Amino acid sequence: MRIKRFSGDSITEVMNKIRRDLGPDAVILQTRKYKEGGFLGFFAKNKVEITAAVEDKPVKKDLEAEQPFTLVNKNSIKKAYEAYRDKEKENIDSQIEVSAEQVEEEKSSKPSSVDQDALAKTQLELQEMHNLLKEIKGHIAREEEKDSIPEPLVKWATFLTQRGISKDLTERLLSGILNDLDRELWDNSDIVFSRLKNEVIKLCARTEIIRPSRAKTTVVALVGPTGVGKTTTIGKLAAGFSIIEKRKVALVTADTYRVAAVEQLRVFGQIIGVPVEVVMTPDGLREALARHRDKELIFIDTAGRSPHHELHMSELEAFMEAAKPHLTMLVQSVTTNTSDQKAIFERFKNLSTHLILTKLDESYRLGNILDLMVQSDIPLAYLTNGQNVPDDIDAATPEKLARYILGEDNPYV
Ligand SMILES: Nc1nc2c(ncn2[C@@H]2O[C@H](COP(=O)(O)OP(=O)(O)OP(=O)(O)O)[C@@H](O)[C@H]2O)c(=O)[nH]1
Ligand SMILES: [Mg+2]
Repeated sequence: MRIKRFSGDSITEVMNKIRRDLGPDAVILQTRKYKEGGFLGFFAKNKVEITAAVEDKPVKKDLEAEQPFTLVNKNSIKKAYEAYRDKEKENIDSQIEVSAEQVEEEKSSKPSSVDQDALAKTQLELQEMHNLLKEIKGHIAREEEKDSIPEPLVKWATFLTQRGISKDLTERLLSGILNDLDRELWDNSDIVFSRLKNEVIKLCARTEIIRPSRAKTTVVALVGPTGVGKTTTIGKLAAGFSIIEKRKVALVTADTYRVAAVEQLRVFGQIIGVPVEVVMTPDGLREALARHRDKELIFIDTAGRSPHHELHMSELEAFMEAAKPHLTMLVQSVTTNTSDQKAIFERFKNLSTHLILTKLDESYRLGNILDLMVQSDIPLAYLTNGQNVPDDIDAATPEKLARYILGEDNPYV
């Protein structure tokens, strides 16, 4: 009996190899699935390994053998059982002393206990094999889907995932290349990179900064979870508009939960020379805004709010209801993971007209910006990239976002 191991990407492929090599009478002895290559569990290829056996001498062909190769060839399985049983028997005989009575018993027509055991074991193995095959077949659809990323694009899938872009968006970007770029250009990394960049730019198209009117007051509130950089960003914006653009600016803080928070804004105000109001209630906020009707821009700082704390969220909503800001900017940090960012966005989106992303300097994998841009239907206004007031802030543009998301340089030149 010849026993050989075959492996490949799918059951069909391996079966064809077995048929070519061992012929239609081959019997499957064992199957195994395993993964090869890939990155972080993505794009690893599912492989199938099958151990098959065939009789050395060609057996007389029966009807089944003439038919296309089938998993269950009864004749061959019977032979394999017999070979298997004989082997088992040999092993057992060499290990235990068999009494004369038992030998007699074996010779009788009644099936021996060794036969029974071997058969039971083989049946169990067959059952396991059957289960495994079912499982593998279940994976085939997904396997084929993965296989559909052609070889020249696999490295790009790895690159996009490494940048922190989710699997869904990675597939979306690559299917853009698959559909729009001629096959012979897939190996040209300049072209693929610039196509990816264009796709990312398109997905990040929604950007818009604050453009205050000269004629009337623009009220801008910053809201968001705790510690993301709301107060620091207000300092940067207030300094930019008052010192560089020479606009009349006032600051109002509704964050009276922490003494330090009020002090933080007061210090900013003193440094850049703009008035700072501290308000305790929604009415107080309304009055403060009225007092600064002469300003072109009023920034409202709010206390950081956990999206899961309903009472705090409704307090914030009461302040926003009183202020009716023209623009409400939801501040999110890129160091927050994608699923938390999504939950935060969902909770704050009814209040928000724009997004601000902070702490870009603290993350090396900025691909999650793309997920946020695709999820959000409001424009992104600013990006902040450091603690320095007023320097570390930048207006968001689709091109800048693409550079942050994909990196400055083509990784494959
Ligand atoms: N690295 C980095 N740190 C930043 C950035 N923006 C703010 N920070 C820092 O983040 C910390 C929190 O900033 P705050 O402005 O107090 O944040 P906040 O959202 O007002 O916080 P709460 O009012 O407590 O909700 C401070 O140490 C800031 O210096 C940024 O762009 N990059
Ligand atoms: Mg603050």
